[in-house]
Amino acid sequence: MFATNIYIKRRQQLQEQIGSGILLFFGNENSGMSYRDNHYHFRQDSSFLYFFGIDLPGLAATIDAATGETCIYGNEPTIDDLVWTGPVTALGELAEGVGVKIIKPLSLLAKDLSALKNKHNRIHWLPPYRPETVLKIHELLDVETNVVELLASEAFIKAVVKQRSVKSPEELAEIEKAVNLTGDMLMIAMKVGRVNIRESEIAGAMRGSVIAKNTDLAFPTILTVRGEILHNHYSDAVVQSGQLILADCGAESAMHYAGDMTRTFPADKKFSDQQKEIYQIVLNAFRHGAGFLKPGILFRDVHLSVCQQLVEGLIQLGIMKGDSAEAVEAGAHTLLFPCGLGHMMGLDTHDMENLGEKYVGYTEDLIQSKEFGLKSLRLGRALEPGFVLTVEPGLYFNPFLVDRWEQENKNGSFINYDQLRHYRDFGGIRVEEDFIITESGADKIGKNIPIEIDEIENYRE
Ligand SMILES: [Mn+2]
Repeated sequence: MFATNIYIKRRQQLQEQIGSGILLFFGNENSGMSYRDNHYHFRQDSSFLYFFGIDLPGLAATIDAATGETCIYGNEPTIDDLVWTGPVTALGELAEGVGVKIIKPLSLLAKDLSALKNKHNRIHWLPPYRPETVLKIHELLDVETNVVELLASEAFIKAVVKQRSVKSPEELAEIEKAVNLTGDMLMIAMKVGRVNIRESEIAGAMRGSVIAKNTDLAFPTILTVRGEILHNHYSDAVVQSGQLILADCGAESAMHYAGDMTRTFPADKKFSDQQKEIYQIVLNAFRHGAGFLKPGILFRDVHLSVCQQLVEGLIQLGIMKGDSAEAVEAGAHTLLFPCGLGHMMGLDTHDMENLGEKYVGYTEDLIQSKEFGLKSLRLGRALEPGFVLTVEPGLYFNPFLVDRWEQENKNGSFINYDQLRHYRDFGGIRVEEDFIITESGADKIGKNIPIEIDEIENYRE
């Protein structure tokens, strides 16, 4: 946990932002995998971690936004529990560590909430993403399950997003740990990945390295020879000569901050000429985007500028044609880059995504587009110092999409389908790093790992 006063200050700031009503928080529960006691790896809710720091299941908390009175609800372990778990830190002691003096058994939450409601307090909650949290809100506050998400408090969401969007130095230190663990995973992928190995063996070695450091993945690893399929997870596929291996992975720090990085490298020791050409276009676009990052710039504009950079590279190869700005305006690039350039990152890999992209990545003046391509851009808004985000351009030759567009001659004035056919089964390439926005620009987070073509080839020798 961070120092006690950090949690106290975070809650004070939140209370001041909202000013009235009751802020209701739910931690996560253990979730049974095949029976109740055989549960999935426990992951605490990120907003609960941010404001209350306690990494245990079965907790709830309230803050009276008018008075600041704060209470954690949870049950101390019984002697029976301790038979199974051994000695554990008492909840009271953990609560003291985050500056909360009032601890009550969970059974009192319902009574306290109904008393607070009778005093005409507005009860604010965040949009839940787990069904058990929906049920709790339904039971405690008598809200129909189908409107629990709809009735989440916009004021609460906006206040939490405002605070969690700007990372403090101690948070950045945690993120840096996660990013360095993530870099290690990619170094392992680039060492282990070779012809005739199974995708699952590479992914297993990567995950093993994180588990050995007593932490785990921030999200399921994407390790695939079919990198053109955006979220293709590892499988039993055996890596073949001539293929590319795409590894997109993230480790969590011990305090649950995420890293998220991608490398793409050849199954063989060296890139083929064709692979080099495409890789260099993606890498140039990555450098172009990273160089653009600074406070005040719209990330949507960085995204569009990177799209134009990708198109210029593709024009040089004869895959695209015409004016690059017009091609991007027409959306012609979305055939090969159908997704967004990056997203916010923090306690969540897609930070605060459960609170709503329209609050995290956009503003009232900048609404998320519904067009193919831009609709997948999770972050569009102006950048501010302290924002942590990913930059992850790619080129994805998805045969299904290529064939569909070619049949329709879609964007035929910008796409040279005769030339594109030579790349139909090329696969996909993505390069991804994590950045923090500073007062004057941006810094890449974490140590350097091979990224240039020769660096990757030399490392794999
Ligand atoms: Mn990412």
